[in-house]
Amino acid sequence: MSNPATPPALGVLDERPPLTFPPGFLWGAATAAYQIEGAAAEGGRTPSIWDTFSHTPGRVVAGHTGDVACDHYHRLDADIALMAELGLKSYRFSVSWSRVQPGGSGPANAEGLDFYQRLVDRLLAHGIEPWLTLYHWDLPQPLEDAGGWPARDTAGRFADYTRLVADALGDRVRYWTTLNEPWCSAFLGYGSGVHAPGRSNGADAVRAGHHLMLGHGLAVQALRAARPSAEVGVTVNLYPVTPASDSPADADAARRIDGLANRFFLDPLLRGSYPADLLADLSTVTDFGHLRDGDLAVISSPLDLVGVNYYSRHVVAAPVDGVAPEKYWRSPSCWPGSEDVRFVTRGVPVTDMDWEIDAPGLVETLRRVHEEYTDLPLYVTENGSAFVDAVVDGRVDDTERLAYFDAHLRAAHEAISAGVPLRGYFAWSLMDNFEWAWGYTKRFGMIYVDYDSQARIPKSSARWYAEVIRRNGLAAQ
Ligand code: IFM
Repeated sequence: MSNPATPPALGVLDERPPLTFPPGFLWGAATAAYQIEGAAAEGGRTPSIWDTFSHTPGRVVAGHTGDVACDHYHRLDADIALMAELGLKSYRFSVSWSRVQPGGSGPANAEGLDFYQRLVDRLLAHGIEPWLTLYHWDLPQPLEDAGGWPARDTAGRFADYTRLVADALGDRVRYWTTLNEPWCSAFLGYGSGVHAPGRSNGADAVRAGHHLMLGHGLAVQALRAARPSAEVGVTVNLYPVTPASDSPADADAARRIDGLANRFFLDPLLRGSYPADLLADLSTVTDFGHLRDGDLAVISSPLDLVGVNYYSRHVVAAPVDGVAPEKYWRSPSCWPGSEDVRFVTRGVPVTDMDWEIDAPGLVETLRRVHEEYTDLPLYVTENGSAFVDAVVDGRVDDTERLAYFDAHLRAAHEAISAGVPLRGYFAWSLMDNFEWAWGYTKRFGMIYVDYDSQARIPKSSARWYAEVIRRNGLAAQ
């Protein structure tokens, strides 16, 4: 790495014991197409909902867009060289649907596929396992114009697109995830509207969630048909939901939010049914007329793995005078039917996103998925934190991010000790990037990106993570 190889300042990490992870543990880092690629109008790519949304005044902080982002499209070789220097065992990226199938229908765009073929080939040449996510929020705009995810047809389109990608890359890519965080696509995109396409209608959000999962199931079937040896899964973003007190009213608030945040996806995907209490909660929002016979069997098509993205915990309380604080994705309208539940802040340390830091919540989350839902291998497909970074003498000493990773890796190890078949961990993110409605104002990367020059500076956390990977664990401090 280009940063001087002095050891990172460990501060709060003093006197922690060493921990070793199981042999073959898949150490990785993750990104997503719209957040890093740029080249928005090159190589035959057409607009996605995020191009439209970010170019709409008032939608993204400071009018930032992904037009250039980290210019990764043009800096592929240098970025992969940085991954190799980190010693990554795997790199999780997403494919831009409108780059490989402009407009979201019709034949593949050879130039778009070529970009991902080069990416995969170069990763493999460096001994880095490619981990491909098919959908990380960037629906081709024409499909949104035709109804978006609330329209059933979009699920079938997603399966068609999956076939194109599987045919082109299936011989070289072993790990596939269909969707990244369908909760965000459905409830931020169509519920609160703080994400693209920026619509705000509870019934549409619920329909979108269902059709995303239907698209997932159809994509799993398409992948199986095209590439029987592929390891296929889905990534969900999960939160422990804790009542603010032991009152029955707060417990009920927690049940409702857990239903919308977690069980809305976990139950159909892994049990083939919607939870009865969730259907009852949502009866004021939708009649579920979009749910057809056979859908749940498709949605629960057998998987090989489950990806869990973990960032924080929700602490909730029963309504008081119908007042709910407005906070980013906690905006009331992203909880259809439960808009009056209050999200409570506990006064514990937070990241620059104002998300409470709660490493034990990762243990709880992984144990819950394993103990209540599945024996499948689990992967933490994202975990990380935004903090304000400063470049001083050409270095970025991000001790808070480093401490966040350390605490969460210790939690991941605790989950393994408790019997969770956790097989890998992907830091979010490899590099600073376009943080959706926050534009470039929030930095999650282990590698600092100077957006004026596109220079990359590995932060202290990157050098520390490289050492974690080298040791397959955490050193004694
Ligand atoms: O940047 C996002 C990513 O695209 C999806 N998971 C959460 C990250 C941080 O907000």
